[in-house]
Amino acid sequence: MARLDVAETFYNIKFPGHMHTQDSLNYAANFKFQDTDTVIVTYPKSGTTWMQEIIIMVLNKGDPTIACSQPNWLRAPWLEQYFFCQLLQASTGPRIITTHLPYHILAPALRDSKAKVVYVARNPKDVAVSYYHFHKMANFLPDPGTFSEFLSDFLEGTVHYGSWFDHVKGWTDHAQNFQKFLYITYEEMCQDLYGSLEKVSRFLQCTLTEEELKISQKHCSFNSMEENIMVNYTLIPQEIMDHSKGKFMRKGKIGDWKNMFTEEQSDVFDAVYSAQMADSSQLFKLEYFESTPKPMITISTPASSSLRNDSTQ
Ligand code: PPS
Repeated sequence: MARLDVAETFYNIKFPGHMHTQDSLNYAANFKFQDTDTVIVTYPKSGTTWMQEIIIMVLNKGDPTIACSQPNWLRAPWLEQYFFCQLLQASTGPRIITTHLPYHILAPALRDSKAKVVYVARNPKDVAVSYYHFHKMANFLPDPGTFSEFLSDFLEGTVHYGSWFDHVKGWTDHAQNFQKFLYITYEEMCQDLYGSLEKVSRFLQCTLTEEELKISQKHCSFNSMEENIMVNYTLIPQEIMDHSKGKFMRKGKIGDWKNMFTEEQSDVFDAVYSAQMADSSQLFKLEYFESTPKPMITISTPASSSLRNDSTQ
C-alpha cells in the first residue's frame, strides 16, 4: 500500500493515506484498551519518538537490548495506522501504544479504561518548524510550500492530524477524566532528562536505580538516539522518507523557531495563540514553553488521583 498522495479525512481531519484507512481510523476510535496499556499521546513533532524511547528504557530498567534491536514503530505502534493490529500482536511485553489522535476522537474508547496516558506537549512554534521540515522529507505528506504558506495552514489547523490548539486543549482540559494521566513537555525533557525519566518511572510504577536512570539518560540523549537506527527512521526506504532532504532527528533543540520565523510571523502566531488558547482551562501562555516548564497538571496515579492546575501564570 503506497497511497503516498492520498489523504484520508476522518472527523474532518486529514491523515496520510499511506498509513491510514477509514477502517484503521474507525478501529482506533473503537479500540478496547486494557488497564495495563501505556498510551503515548502527542501532536506530531512534539517528542513522540523520544517518549517511546524513554518508556521502553524505563520498562526495561535501563537495559537497551529491545531499544537497540526493535524499531520504535514495532515496540510502540501507532493505534490509528492500518498495520497496528499486526504489530501489536508481534510485540512482546507490556503494551505500549502511540497515537496522534485528538481527544474528541479517542476519548470515548479510552476514557473508561485504567490505561496509563502520557501526554507530551511542545512549544507550537518549534512544532511548526519541525513539522515543516518533516513535510519536505516525508513523501506521504503533501508539499508544504513555503514556510509562510505552511504556517498559515498550521495556524488554521488544516495540516494533517488537525489543529495543534484543539489537540492540546482537548487532552489537557480533560485530563481529569483519566485515572492515570501524565502531562510532560518536550522542553522539560530537554532541560532535565534525568528528572523526566524519574517522573515517567514513578508514573509507570517501575522504580529504577540511579545507575539504571543514568544509563537510560545517556541512551535517550539526542546524540545517542540520532545514531540509533531503531529510532532515527533511516530504516525507512528512500521513496517513503527522502533522507537526502533532511533528517528525522533534525536538531532536537528548544527555540529553533527563532531561526525560521520572521518578526511578523511571530506576532501573527502570538495573536492566534492567545485567541485560540483563551478558553483553555489550563491557561497556557506561550512563554510557558520558553521558561523552565513546570508541570501544569500534576500526575494522576492510583495514589494521587486528583488533578490540579499548578500554573501560576
Ligand atoms: S513524529 O513524526 O510525530 O513521530 O515526530 P516526534 O518524534 O514527535 O518529533 C520529532 C522531533 O523530536 C526531536 N527528538 C529529540 N529532541 C531532543 N532529544 C531527543 N532525544 C530527541 N528525539 C527526537 C526530533 O529531533 C524532532 O525535532 P526537530 O526540532 O525537528 O529536531
